Amino acid sequence: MAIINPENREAEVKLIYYGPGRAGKTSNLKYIYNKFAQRIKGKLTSINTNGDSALFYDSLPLEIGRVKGYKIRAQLYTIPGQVQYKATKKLVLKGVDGVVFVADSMALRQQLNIDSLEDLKENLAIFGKNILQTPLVFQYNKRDLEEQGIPLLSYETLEKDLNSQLVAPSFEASTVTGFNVVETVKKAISLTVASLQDRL
Ligand SMILES: Nc1nc2c(ncn2[C@@H]2O[C@H](COP(=O)(O)OP(=O)(O)O)[C@@H](O)[C@H]2O)c(=O)[nH]1
Ligand SMILES: [Mg+2]
Repeated sequence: MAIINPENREAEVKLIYYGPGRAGKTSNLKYIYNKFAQRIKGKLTSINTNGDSALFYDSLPLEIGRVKGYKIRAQLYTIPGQVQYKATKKLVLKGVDGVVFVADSMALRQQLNIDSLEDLKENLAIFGKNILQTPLVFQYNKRDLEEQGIPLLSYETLEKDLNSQLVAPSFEASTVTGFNVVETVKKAISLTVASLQDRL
């Protein structure tokens, strides 16, 4: 749930980068961190959930600007991909205002993307949220691998697998080249802030 403070005229929204492990969630945050250093009033923080470096989740605070006189800040989080870290996922998902679903474009990861989206739906339901009512953007990451001849899922296949019913905005992207990384977060923020507007 967004934190709204009418006295200071400040609001904070919580955005989560969800998706299978290794899809590129942390890489998105790192790219944004480097690109928007001047707008970031904190650090890219990695929380180690299990003493194992593969199990970090990360958070990044981002100043967005003003909406209806309110200073808006977005807190970006990633979620650990490994299914066994359910408790961490739930902790991070609590109070979520918007989601970026990062899918891995590699053909080998097709089923993992589908499973992770199901997992997202189930975890949102735990907090009484319906994915259809949650601001959501899809990112089909790692498009740069095409050049190396690595088999990728086509945009159409990814849309059919993940987005045929949700019909959310979607971006092909690469955190290596930066293609559509900023566009993804901007879209997610604008959808999330729009859903918050009535409450300001
Ligand atoms: N080629 C390529 N590799 C990527 C891209 N995004 C992430 N990776 C790599 O994929 C691996 C997992 O990325 P990471 O951001 O840690 O994934 P996370 O588990 O979703 O947080 C790392 O080796 C990244 O360098 C991308 O757009 N293209
Ligand atoms: Mg990560």
